[in-house]
Amino acid sequence: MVMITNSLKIIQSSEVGQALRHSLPVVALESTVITHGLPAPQNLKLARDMEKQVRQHKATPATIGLLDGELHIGLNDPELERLAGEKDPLKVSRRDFATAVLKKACGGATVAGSMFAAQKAGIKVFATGGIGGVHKETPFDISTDLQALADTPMIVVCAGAKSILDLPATLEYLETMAVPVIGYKTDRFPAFYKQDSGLAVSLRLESAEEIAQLALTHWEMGMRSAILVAQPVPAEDAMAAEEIDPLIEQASQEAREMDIHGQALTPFLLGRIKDLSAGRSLQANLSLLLNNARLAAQIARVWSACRQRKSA
Ligand code: PSU
Ligand code: MN
Repeated sequence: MVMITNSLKIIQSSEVGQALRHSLPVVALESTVITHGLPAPQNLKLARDMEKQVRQHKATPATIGLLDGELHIGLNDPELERLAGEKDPLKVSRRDFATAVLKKACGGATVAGSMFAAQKAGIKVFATGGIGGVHKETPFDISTDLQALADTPMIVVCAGAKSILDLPATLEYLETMAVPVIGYKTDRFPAFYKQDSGLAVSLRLESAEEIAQLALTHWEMGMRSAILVAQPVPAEDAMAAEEIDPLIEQASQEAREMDIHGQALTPFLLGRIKDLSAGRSLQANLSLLLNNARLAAQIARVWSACRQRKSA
């Protein structure tokens, strides 16, 4: 008989544990952006800066990642540094947790992986850069992020989805899966580097209060899907369609020629677009990540105030 002894070990930082016990605001942060999304040394700096943004807006950051096959909810600074410097980290989405346990691997948690962990910890607000989605011309490359949004009751703050993806198909999928797509102060779904994809969101809201209220209403009636909040990259760092679209096209063409697919595709495209844009896309990427951390902290504060009122 085979004994199963390798269950997933979850290590919650004492800071995050304490905040959750007291229903204080907590924002979950992903770490694939650190391990696969950004080059060094910007990756570690960004990880620290996102945590700083969350703290400045009076919430506790919980960066989620894997070290030696253990799931950390809230990485401390030496742990962040270690993850950012890992030579060959895993990209951990839902299917990869057992692999990480078995291999005692270090890895960055994707949006889907981080939502899985945050849900286990009871964290309701999560910030990322851009969600994964349906890839262009490869109809079966659909990010697990979309499935996670379909079945995880959580508020997810993003800058839309990267225009490396098939955005109309991505929005159709979210509609099918009952995920409200909220434009924060906008009617249009943003496209990561660009402020506007040309596609409509399902609802425009103007404040963190309205967003928390909508989430509460959605979940109180028994819905289990996420609330996707999309806010555009700040205007000063946004890229114009004429600037970014040809680079996306070129990077996608190269990926096809080099037969890059599966988990490697998104990191390849992001890296190529950074090089082709001489770093302009990196600046947009960093800016939108910090902006999303800020909004998520504001929403987490409203959420925690609601929780405390409810239990009072
Ligand atoms: N946003 C970024 N950089 C990234 C990602 C998002 O600014 O690297 C990552 C997220 O972790 C997301 C993942 O979950 O890309 C999607 O990968 P895939 O398409 O293979 O599911
Ligand atoms: Mn994929």
